[in-house]
Amino acid sequence: MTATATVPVSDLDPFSPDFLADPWPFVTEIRELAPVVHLERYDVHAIGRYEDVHRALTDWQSLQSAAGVGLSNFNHETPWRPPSVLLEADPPRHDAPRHVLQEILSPRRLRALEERWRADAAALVDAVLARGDRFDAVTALAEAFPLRVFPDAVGLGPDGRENLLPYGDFAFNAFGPQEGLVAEAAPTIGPTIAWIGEQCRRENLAPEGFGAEVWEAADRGDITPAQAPLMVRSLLTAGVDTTVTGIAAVLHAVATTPGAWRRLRERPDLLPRAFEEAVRLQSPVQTFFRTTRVPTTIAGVTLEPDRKVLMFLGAANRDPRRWADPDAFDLDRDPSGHVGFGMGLHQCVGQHVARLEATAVLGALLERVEAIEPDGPVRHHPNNTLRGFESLPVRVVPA
Ligand code: HEM
Ligand code: OVM
Repeated sequence: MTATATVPVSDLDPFSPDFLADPWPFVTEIRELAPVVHLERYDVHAIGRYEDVHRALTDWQSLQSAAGVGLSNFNHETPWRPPSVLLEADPPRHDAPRHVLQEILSPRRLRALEERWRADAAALVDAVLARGDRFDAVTALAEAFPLRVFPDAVGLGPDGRENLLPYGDFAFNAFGPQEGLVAEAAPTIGPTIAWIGEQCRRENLAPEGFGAEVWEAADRGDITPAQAPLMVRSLLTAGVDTTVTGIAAVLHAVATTPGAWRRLRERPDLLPRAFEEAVRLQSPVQTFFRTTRVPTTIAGVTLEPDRKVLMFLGAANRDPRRWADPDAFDLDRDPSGHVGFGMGLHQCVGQHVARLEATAVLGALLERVEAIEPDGPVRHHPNNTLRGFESLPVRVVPA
């Protein structure tokens, strides 16, 4: 390595139980130590300042994704599954799958789902409130709503849907080290992986839905028939646990921030911003890696090719250099420009799906509930990449 600026070394392990239980003190420490910090445990370089993370996300020419966006370097190690044709691909191979999925998941095409999803959200919230004024917002809403609408939108059959959350949990763990959470799940995950693979086949998908539309793109020749099942797999990997985490994040924010719910009741037009601000604040996806393809200079530090760079999205989204009062959930700020959905070429292609789900379920709750407050301790779900929620007990006052 040719380090031109000083690179402090840290023994912090971003995938240790302590770190994952409460990442904020640790990511703050790394971000404030220096722009580039060497994490000796994994021999990778970490960045956490907004400017550097933003630049890394957009510099796909220097920082590749095709060597994997987790700790594992696909140039030297065999991936646990065939690489994603989106997430783990660089131009030009990334281009066609990206264009196809971007169109299928575009705001314009999603309008066809909006009315049904809002009705589903209303029915779900009515059913939850009928059971009482105290419930766990994670299981009752953050998990229940995406599971109610997303698998149908993809076109999955009715059986085996209980595999979706465990698969996503495993896939997001797999961006971290192979010991710990991955090793714990490895002995039992086989059938879940096999089930996901089966659902990606054309004959197992409904004739209408995101899955069928991916296959129709193969018919047109926009993607190859070999890419189609992998793109459906992308939807099933990235499309469920992420929105569960994002919806839990915004529910947590509105339940714990004094005055937030009242403000939203007065100004329901602020709902989309509330979700965006929660994604900034909590960063459901905390980290992704890149790999240097060429000598790459980050904040004056030149890294040689084939080096892993860990980007702390959560640290960048709370960088005081970029955000005033960064730890506050503030409905009066403009959270746009946050990197919670990434930035540049790989910026989340499912972000409009996530926004539609979140605003549907939150909007239904907003119409029916006068107040919402925490009703017990929050528990997080440990995952190497996701800032998951296990439990969020709340009490509500029906409107
Ligand atoms: C990419 C976060 C929901 C599908 C990404 C990236 C982030 C992210 C940070 C960038 C990866 C990179 O730069 O390497 C999130 C968050 C979500 C969410 C926070 C919810 C709150 C979804 C949903 C879907 C989805 C609902 C599918 C319907 C994807 C795919 C990619 C991606 C396929 C890869 C895009 C590419 O490489 O071009 N997501 N995501 N995501 N996301 Fe999401
Ligand atoms: C994919 C994918 C995309 C984004 C996140 C992700 C497991 C997977 O294309 O398979 O996390």
